[in-house]
Amino acid sequence: MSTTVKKRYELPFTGVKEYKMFINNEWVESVSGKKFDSVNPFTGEVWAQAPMGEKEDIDLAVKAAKEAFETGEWSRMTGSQRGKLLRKLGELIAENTELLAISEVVDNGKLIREMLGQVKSLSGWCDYFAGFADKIHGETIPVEVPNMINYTVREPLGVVGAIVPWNSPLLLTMWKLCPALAAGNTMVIKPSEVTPASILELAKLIQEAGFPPGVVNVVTGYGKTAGDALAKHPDVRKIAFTGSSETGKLIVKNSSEHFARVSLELGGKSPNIIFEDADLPNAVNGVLAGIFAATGQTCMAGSRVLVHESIYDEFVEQLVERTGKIRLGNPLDMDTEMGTVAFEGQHQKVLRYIEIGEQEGAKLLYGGKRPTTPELKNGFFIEPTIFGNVRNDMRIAQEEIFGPVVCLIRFKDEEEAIAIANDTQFGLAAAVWTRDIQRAHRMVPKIKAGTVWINNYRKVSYASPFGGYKASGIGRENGSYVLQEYTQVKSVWVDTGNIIT
Ligand code: TXE
Repeated sequence: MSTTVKKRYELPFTGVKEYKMFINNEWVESVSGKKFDSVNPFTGEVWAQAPMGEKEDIDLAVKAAKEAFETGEWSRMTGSQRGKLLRKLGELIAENTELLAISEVVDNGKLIREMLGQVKSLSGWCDYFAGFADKIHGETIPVEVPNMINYTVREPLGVVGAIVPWNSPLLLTMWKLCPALAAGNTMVIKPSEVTPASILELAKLIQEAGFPPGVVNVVTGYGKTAGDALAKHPDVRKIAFTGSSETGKLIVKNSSEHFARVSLELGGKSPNIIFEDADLPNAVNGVLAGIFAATGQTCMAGSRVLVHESIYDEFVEQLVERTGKIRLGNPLDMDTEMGTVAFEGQHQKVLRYIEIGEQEGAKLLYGGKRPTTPELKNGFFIEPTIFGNVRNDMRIAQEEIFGPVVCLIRFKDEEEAIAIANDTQFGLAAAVWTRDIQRAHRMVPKIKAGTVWINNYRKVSYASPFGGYKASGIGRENGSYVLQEYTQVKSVWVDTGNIIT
């Protein structure tokens, strides 16, 4: 695979690609034989088909994962052997960066230039969690009970179900797969019906890396059938979910029937707070990256920008000027700066919210339309959109739009900034832009969010925990902390016999 940077990337084939899904290390059709289409959001055309997995297919995948966990080769592997396999997977991902990135771009319209970097970073997740695979251990506890030793061991949970969305399928799968496998679990992954391809490409590398049969299974299909069956399956011991808050609630309800653990990474309405002493050009960069990256379709999008009233006009001027320069185009071109939204339903949803914003009396300062130029008219594009004079009680400030739409809200002091920032059902992330280090650290404990960035936005790492407060989720991904989410603790009591006097 070439490593030279091209101007435009292309799929390495023509026509509609027929994918199979991956169960017990075999490539299979669905039991029903049905398939569904994946549409390229830039062309509006079908580019791939994947099997329509349903309950029967989930049953087969869970059975394979359970056997691998309980009796298969995986159940006898040591931590360091598991670590080796994860490192090998990381190497294969690095070697196949281009194909993985392109598959995701044609599935969801993200930018190739973002995806090449994102896919390259995934090996870091493999290496980081490979390092933990042989270091997951318990402790000896001084129980102060005569003649007793007490110690703990940390054991894997069993079969983990991963239900993944369409906005960053590969990244969000790896956030689950690496810690789950490092800890010794097996997996059934259910990609979004909008974006089945890149995870199936990843499954080819999982097979090539040499993971034994049943350790990782991928069942493609719809949420209401395949996803529902996975969450309800009695042999699944944990569901790791990223997606909407509504589906998250259903997953909690369904998995509670068999007391499976759940971690949920849900939506956000994250505040990006700009004080009067901020480095303004830097803050404008952070706002642009926070809301327009991935066309606003990130859970951590900085969709509410709180601006101190004394710099509001100057900030608006700079933001509008910079937004006007964003180049929309083919997501496979390296010089495109904003791609499409991922699919037609999401396109309609975002346009509907733009209408709602205008009806609510927010001031449309930039964008708001579907572009009509010949190159863009077939794609699910939306101009980068800025609303000024937004009140925090408007629907566009309270509901997750998940598109390139930013709401600008004025504030007068720290107290008001905190009140507005926290006046939301969500609590995923926030940023504070100020040169005053004392103020920045005064703000941090008052913001109810799982991540706070100071003078930057959207930074994540395999080493740092990520997750939400309030309706943004339960549990954390990444960092050493996440291993607790994929293990359970066993307490062992040893009678040392009577002490001889
Ligand atoms: O999400 P769903 P959708 C938000 C964003 C977006 C909205 C709707 O606001 O506009 O959600 O997107 C599977 N049982 N986010 O409808 O339904 C589904 O097949 C089990 C934010 O695509 O939550 C997919 O694999 N699974 C978010 C996954 O859930 C079910 C990312 C996510 O889809 C299911 C995505 C069911 N009953 C959307 N129904 C983020 N936090 O980044 C669906 N699924």
